[in-house]
Amino acid sequence: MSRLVVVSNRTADPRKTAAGGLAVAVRESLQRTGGLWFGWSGKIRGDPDGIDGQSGVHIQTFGNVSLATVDLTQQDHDTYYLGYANGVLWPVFHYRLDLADFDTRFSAGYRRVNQLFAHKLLPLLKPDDLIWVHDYHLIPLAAELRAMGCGNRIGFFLHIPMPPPMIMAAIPEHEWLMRSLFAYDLVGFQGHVDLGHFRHYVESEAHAMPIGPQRLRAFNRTLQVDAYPIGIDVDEFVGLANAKEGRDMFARMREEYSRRRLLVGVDRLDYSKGLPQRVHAFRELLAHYPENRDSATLIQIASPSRESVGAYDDLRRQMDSLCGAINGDYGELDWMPVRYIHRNVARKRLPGLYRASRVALVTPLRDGMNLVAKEFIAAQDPADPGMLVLSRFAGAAEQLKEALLVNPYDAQGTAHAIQRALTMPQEERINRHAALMKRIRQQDVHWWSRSFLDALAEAPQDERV
Ligand code: ADQ
Repeated sequence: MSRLVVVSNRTADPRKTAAGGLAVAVRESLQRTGGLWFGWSGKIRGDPDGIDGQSGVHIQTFGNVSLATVDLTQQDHDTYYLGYANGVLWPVFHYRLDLADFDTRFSAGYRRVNQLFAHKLLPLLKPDDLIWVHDYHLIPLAAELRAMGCGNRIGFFLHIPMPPPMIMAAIPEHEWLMRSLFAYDLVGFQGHVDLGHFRHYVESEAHAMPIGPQRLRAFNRTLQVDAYPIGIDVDEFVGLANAKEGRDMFARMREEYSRRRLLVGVDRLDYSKGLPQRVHAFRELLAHYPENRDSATLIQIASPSRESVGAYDDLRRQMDSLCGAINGDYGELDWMPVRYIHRNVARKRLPGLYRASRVALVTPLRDGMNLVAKEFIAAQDPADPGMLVLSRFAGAAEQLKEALLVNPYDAQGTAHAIQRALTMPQEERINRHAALMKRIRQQDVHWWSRSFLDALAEAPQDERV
């Protein structure tokens, strides 16, 4: 069995379930193969290390899993992480060209850090390691490793959306980025929409030839591509909902909001998540369906995120003002329509909150997948489940057809769907929830990592020179 090497911008202690996200997704495969997880330590160091050799690589061991991390200089952090990854790729891949800052220093820093990662990772590799690279921070990593002679199987998974070709083409280095993907053996996307955009890009910009349903030839290389929608650990989440803390939280919320209809939103404070549009839609609900006044309460948790990127600061101010206005305009002495919490909430408290809510609002303007949608479904009581109002622009909408799908830009349409969710008969809720639960169980996080890694292990490899 090949050892698994996971590479991502950040790593996490693979034993901790509290971390959620990628740690849960790759833990099992790392433990099964005695794997290695490589990434940035999260620390900034004063002096640059030499790019070659093992200086500056911190190795920690947790059972049979090793974590190897490197520090970044302030300049590398500002250009690679803040500048290119989060100031160019994140906005453009979420269709927000207006927020992108195409500064050439950023792309240079991005290349430099990908080269640094390749130089520091290469000496740690064994010949038959299976390498799995995650997300937009590290698109050119395989190309850098190949340039140094690495012949291992390398797969890449894009957690965020793939934009249509005309949007992608706005990035000055778009051709280099897309060519870099052809250094991998397998590239996975969240959904078929993303896969379609990638195919259109390489067909229109690089005259790619399809070779079979999942293989493309371009830039003199052959690449396997497919959609692998990421899931959650359903049993872990159901377990959290039934654990003491989950039950206590549920009981407290039910008591506190016994006379109210509770709605919930849980997100990172990010412009892709459609938070201002959600507050507008909720305002429309109060305006057009007055029976919700003095009753419907939206708890919106928006955890702080990337606060040193300018666009995030603007969003924070916008949310403060919109939530203040709706509470000022509609609030009563004993009822506030919106409880807006700009803080992290512990993962083990979320299931109880989800279960006590009649409706979840998961309404991003664009999202790779959105795991909150799946976590909300997993936390429900199957005999009396809450309803999910889901943006058609979340990757999860490709799978979760029994949710109420909305266009988050359409405040009135969204308000109408929220009203429908709040008033949906119990039998319809039960039927929809059962279908959704079946789907998230079939394609859970274990299915996701197994399918990707099986396909990577079997992907035909190009001859490497
Ligand atoms: P994110 O944009 O971070 O991830 P998402 O999938 O919604 O988005 O959340 C990831 C995890 O963070 C979930 O487990 C969720 O519970 C947790 N989380 C989010 N907000 C939280 C909050 N305020 N408090 C506590 N926990 C919170 C990126 C892509 C997504 C894709 C994932 C996984 O942007 O589209 O689904 O990667 O591939």
